Amino acid sequence: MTERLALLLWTNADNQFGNRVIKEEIKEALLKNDKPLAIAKIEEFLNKEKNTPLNIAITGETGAGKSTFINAFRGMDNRDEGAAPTGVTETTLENTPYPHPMYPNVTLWDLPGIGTTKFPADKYLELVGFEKFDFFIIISDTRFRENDVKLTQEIQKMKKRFYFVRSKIDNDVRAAERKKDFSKEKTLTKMRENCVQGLRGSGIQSPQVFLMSSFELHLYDFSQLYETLDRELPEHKRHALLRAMPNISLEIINKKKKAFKRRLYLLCAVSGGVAAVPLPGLSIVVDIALMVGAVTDYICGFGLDIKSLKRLSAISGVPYTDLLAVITSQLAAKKITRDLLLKVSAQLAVSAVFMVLEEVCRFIPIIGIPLSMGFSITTTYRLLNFILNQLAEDAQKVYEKALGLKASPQKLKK
Ligand SMILES: Nc1nc2c(ncn2[C@@H]2O[C@H](COP(=O)(O)OP(=O)(O)O)[C@@H](O)[C@H]2O)c(=O)[nH]1
Ligand SMILES: [Mg+2]
Repeated sequence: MTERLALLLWTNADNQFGNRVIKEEIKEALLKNDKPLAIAKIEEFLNKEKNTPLNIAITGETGAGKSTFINAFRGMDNRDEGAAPTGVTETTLENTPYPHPMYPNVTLWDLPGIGTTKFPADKYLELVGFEKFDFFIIISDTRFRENDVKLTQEIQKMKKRFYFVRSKIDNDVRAAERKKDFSKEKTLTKMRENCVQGLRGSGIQSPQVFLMSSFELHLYDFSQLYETLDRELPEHKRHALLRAMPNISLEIINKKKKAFKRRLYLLCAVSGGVAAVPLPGLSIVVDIALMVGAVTDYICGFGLDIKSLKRLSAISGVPYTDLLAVITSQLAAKKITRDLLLKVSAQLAVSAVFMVLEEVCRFIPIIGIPLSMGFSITTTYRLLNFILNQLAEDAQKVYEKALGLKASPQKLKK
């Protein structure tokens, strides 16, 4: 049985999970039959994923749109409590951290542009404590200027990554629309090329430029920026980024769902090992504390908690009740407690067992869970898998509703 569990972990917690050291330790503990140690290691591993810090520096001249971007990334309206103040002139070198409201390990730092300070570029980086940043985003609402270039050169010397964001594209598109022969694609391509050429001319080799509107993150190049970061960041940082990403596309929702699903295998392994709590009305056992944690994670990740939905309503202008109306899961927009989950699980259990039977059957032969491993693992898996699928579908519907899109024919992958 122990070897099977190790196999389960090894097969599913493949390289996508990062951190080989802990994974090796888990495997070793299992092979030595040291279950408590294995569980402790799995928990350490899952927590590490959750707690990996990601520090993003946002810099650019006053008025470029830094604070507005920071708010948009965190799913906030400029007027929200805890939002970065916008439309203010910076006078001092102040380095303000804005943690993500749900994932405080992800912090966006509002740095003033170097043109607003008296410091030369190299001193500036020292003063802002550049070491702690995973990457820099340099924002400009016009072409990039000498100061941006100087700063970039310094960032390059420090061997840190940087990306250029050309902000307020909604304004540019609106202005271009008035011209004859307007083509959105051509306008955007030309703007991107102009920025790249300008930066190349200033000596920046292969600059990566992304066009963006903080009022409409789902349009233009924000998804491309995410994809680029997803390629270039170290593995554990990528997980941190994905968790905190606003749900601005079906791809993001799908990626989050996949990541949750992979974690589910590990959670189930923990569930198989820790003391289980009986689920009333069912002859099976499920670790409820573990499920509460997992479901809360799904709800936050998909932005289906009350706060996120209210924020989304404020940003999109779609009434909160209209967003709630498209949700089918009884767990969304609620505080996930043990009692609520027990109640919903008891109702779901029967349908979940049948509805995901096909998937479970597919899952069992591949991983080779012997029935002797008990029902706890498979039941937890079925229920969480069912809840996860339902919440992912709700996230898709909420996303479409908020953007005024027709229901997408593109189905989320099961
Ligand atoms: N149209 C439009 N205006 C923006 C956008 N981002 C910022 N702004 C506006 O630009 C002004 C300056 O933005 P702010 O975020 O305070 O810039 P910061 O000084 O760089 O932090 C504010 O009036 C914002 O509303 C955008 O994407 N589109
Ligand atoms: Mg600002």
